[in-house]
Amino acid sequence: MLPVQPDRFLADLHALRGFGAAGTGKGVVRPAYSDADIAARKWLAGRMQEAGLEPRFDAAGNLFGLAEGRSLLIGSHSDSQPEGGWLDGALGVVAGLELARAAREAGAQPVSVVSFQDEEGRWGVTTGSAIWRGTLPLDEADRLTDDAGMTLAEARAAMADLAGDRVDPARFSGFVEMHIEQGPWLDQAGEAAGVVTGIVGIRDMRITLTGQQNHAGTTPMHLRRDAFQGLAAFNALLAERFAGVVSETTVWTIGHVALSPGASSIVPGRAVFSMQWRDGSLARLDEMERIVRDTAAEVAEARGLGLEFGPMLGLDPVQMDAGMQAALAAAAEEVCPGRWRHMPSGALHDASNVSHLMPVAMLFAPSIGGISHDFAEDTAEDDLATGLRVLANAVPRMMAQDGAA
Ligand code: HGY
Ligand code: MN
Ligand code: MN
Repeated sequence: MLPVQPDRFLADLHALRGFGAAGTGKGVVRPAYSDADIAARKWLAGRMQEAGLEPRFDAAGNLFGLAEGRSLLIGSHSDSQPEGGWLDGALGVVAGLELARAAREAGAQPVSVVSFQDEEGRWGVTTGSAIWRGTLPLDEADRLTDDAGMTLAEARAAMADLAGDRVDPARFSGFVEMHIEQGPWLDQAGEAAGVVTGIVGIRDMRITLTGQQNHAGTTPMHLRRDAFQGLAAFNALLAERFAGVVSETTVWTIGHVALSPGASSIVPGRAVFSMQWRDGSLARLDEMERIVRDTAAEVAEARGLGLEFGPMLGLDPVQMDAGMQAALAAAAEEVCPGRWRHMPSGALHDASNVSHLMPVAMLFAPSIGGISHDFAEDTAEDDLATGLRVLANAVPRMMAQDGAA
């Protein structure tokens, strides 16, 4: 077991929370490339240097803390949702930092650290790790816009002076991401750890319905081409069409809507909205895409609305590496016997992308009340420390697997 120091780890987690602290509970506002995100990344780079690692930013804004030679990579992301919790992503990055320090202090095989950029998808879906993986070319990513219309290229300019070369994935033996569960199961069962078996797939696109902007007092209902009414009809019809196709674990969300021009006395001329769906089956994700496109086309046609689909973003479902899962399971059984489980992840993680570059595993800590993507997100500090100890126990097992491979 690597000699981790839970106090040092918790102190760093709280220090990271200071960047973008929301003033409401422990929440943070640290979206990718905001001033708070950039300041947090520079602070993390300093902590990496103090830990004997070489900090390196790539062009996407991913921050690596590199150990010399072949190493195990541990990390997650340090950007947040527009209203985020203090642990989503930050936990895995700071756990990586503590493991790297402990490995160095113990003279064990080295650990490198990463904080991926824009995991929360201000511009895409796990943007930074998708660029690192190679499936999202940087020039294509640069043209993506956030909900306010800012391109990634414009945002990246703020860190252009720090951008270095791509880090070669071949230097890492594997990737481990510790994360909060963000769901209710561990907390409800009073368990301390989850060994992730796989991560669901996701599809995400922006849809635009265009009608006729007009006066809300003088335009008779039957003559309106109201973009919001089109969106409302689409949403209702979609639920009916999905009913025969989805499983109990399928989810879909319209999480962002922009009505134009957005005034109580104007019939909205345009509705731009996000349409996201997630499932563990690739075939079902594809079938849902067909239903989304057909339903939107049908509604647009019936109501005389224009229809545009944005780029289709997404990640396919992936499985975690069996050997690394076994190392985490053996460690959990030693550290918190009978208080852990195997479980799938319904949230997306950078580990999805990284699984195409090297073996990956994920460890979950419980989320109090199953709340996340909210300022109220939290985890008992005892549970955070237990998760850290599970990792400290598992990492030498993973290193031994690499040597044996
Ligand atoms: O949305 C997600 O699943 C992740 O938190 N980015
Ligand atoms: Mn996350
Ligand atoms: Mn998140």
